[in-house]
Amino acid sequence: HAADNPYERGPAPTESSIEALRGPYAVSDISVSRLSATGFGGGTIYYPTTTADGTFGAIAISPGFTALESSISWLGPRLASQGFVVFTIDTLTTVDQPDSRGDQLLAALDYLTQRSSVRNRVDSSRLGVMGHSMGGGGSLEAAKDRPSLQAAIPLTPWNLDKTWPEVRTPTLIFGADGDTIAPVSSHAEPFYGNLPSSLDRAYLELNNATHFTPNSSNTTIAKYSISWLKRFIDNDTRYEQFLCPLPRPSLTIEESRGNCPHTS
Ligand code: 9J3
Ligand code: ZN
Repeated sequence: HAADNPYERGPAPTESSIEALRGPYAVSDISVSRLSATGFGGGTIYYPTTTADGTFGAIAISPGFTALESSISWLGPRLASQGFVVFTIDTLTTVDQPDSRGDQLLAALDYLTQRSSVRNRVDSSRLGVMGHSMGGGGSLEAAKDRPSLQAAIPLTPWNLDKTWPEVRTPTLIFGADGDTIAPVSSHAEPFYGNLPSSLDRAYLELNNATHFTPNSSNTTIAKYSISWLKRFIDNDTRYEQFLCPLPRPSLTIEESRGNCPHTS
């Protein structure tokens, strides 16, 4: 309860509340123009409209190779309405590689906490990153570069670097069983396996899914992302029930791996 955890936001979760298209918070948004952005390509900030609940944790989300912010924009209101400030970004160019996308995610977080008009609504000590494909590879790069990040969620990630011993950020990786662009056997699975074994980490492989499944509204991605962000950005152990024990294989989950119970 909030008296025990100053970062807890919103009512006690249920299976249906984390699966819902919107959470309990009404959401507003601000457009950040490419010209006003430094080190990334602009984007949209989605934030809980209320100022009655204190500050919120925040995340930046990068699209993949050749893709625009619109390819990941569904996550903005979906996650913000659960009680996060969410910055969905465009990259400087659509062909930027994962290491650049990682730097751009960090530049976007810096913009959010230092320059944006909602900076006073953000708790700058509780930040995370997500991304699709090369943006997911970029979220691993961002965590490697900034160990103070509290959560990373690569979505069908792509990267030539397969080894992540430097990462100290709790990381949930989504793979897709039918991904032929970033096959899980050479991307998501080795990324997961080459994170430190002592890290809070998880791997969920989406069933009947493709490389582009994270580009449209997806309840499996949403419910476990919300749970991971709440658990590690807000330290909200009310969400541990959805993460541990690991979700069992189902119509939407092909396979799951992870350490349970969590250590941080
Ligand atoms: O961001 C992505 O979709 C990465 C997959 C890709 O097209 O890599 C080929 C260079
Ligand atoms: Zn490496």
